[in-house]
Amino acid sequence: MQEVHINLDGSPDLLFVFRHWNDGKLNFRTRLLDISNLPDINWSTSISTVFNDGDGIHDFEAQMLDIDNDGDDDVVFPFRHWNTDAFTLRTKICDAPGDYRTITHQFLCQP
Ligand SMILES: [Ca+2]
Ligand SMILES: [Ca+2]
Repeated sequence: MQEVHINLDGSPDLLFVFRHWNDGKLNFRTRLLDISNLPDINWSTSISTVFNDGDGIHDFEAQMLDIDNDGDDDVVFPFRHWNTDAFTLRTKICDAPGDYRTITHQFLCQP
């Protein structure tokens, strides 16, 4: 679980990144914090996003970073690719709460 900002309302949200218990797929669960009726606070219903990444993605740590500079946090998995040995960034760009698209970049390093 990590604090992130997803819906840009100024209050922190939560993102759970985990291996789904049924099929092992990469799963994000998002909850948005609502503080508009203080002192009451509310969390939104869980928003689930399931990806088709290979099982190896679970070996790498998810890091939060606003890659596209739109104010919301995206998720980056940095790792060394198992086939090419290239430094690889697999990025999940957050377009809306629960709506992510995947972009992968490989950087081949000279010996
Ligand atoms: Ca928020
Ligand atoms: Ca972003």
